[in-house]
Amino acid sequence: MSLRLAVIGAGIMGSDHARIFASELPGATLQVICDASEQRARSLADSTGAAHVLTDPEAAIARGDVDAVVVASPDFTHAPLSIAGIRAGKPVLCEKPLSQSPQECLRVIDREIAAGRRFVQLGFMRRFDQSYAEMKAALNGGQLGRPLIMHNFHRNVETPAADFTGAMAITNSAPHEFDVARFVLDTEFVGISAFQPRRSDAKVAPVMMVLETADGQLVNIEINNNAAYGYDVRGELVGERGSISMDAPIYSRLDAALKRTVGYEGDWRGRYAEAYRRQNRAFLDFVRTGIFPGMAADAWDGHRASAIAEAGVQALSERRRVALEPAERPAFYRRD
Ligand code: ISE
Repeated sequence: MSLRLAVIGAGIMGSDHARIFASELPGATLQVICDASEQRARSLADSTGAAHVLTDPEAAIARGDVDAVVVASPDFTHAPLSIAGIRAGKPVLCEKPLSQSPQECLRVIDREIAAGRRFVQLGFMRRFDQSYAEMKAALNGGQLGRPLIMHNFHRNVETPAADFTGAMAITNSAPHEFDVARFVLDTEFVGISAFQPRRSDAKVAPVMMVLETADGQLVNIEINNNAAYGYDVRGELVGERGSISMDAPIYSRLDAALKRTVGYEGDWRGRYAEAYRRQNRAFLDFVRTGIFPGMAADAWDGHRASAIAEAGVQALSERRRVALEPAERPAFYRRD
């Protein structure tokens, strides 16, 4: 039977998820598109063949003809709507962040533990990207030796909003690296420092962070939301015996007029198209089987990303290293 989905939020990410479920993944039906703007919901429903249009997300979640929910509405709605999904007994694919408040993440966690099972799969899709999978495999396969440093560059063409700030680079963009570094290294962070260079213009300057892990490794992260040249995410994991670097897939090289050029994606949707497909396919399997996907991020991972981001904003504003409270994954969220 096809799984009937409600997609909440018809903006950039809601539209991309709706398109993926409607045209790229078998076994799912778009039952509802919900957005505060009925016109925007209708437009997405028409382009993806969704059955119904609503403007009330709680009503969408409660419908008897909805089996699972995709939350891609504004960030501040993610935790309350995830809780509504848990209350309704419906699995939720929640776009990152779960919440920018670690305390609000704990409220989602409390609800899941009270319900006795995980409902929330969090949209840290980098875990499903082939380059990080190969990085983790090289580490676990012993080719690198003991991991020492992970370098991360995360560059956008330009900031997504006019009021974007250095702090938002940490709370909006950097959580991808906070999560994927924890995933690859299988560790937690114990300290974070953050710095910014000075640009020649009024645009938001890059944020440079150095994080320390509980296992004595260093993770550096450059978030540059105004890189201008293209959407470019890179990484390198350096071990005592080897190193593995990742880069964007290059589909073609143009050799002409004494030049060789390759293209960049304009944003994350193209660069991580396959990772989103794999993540969303894993969600459908989760809905079908009730078995939480081993690679996916859960509400606890959402809490960690939020706590690290909060410490990073403090480190940037106070220009000092901020220690992170030790964090033990609760037994309820332990992976085998
Ligand atoms: C955006 O919100 C995302 O989640 C993208 O994956 C990330 O690359 C981008 O920097 C963020 O602004």
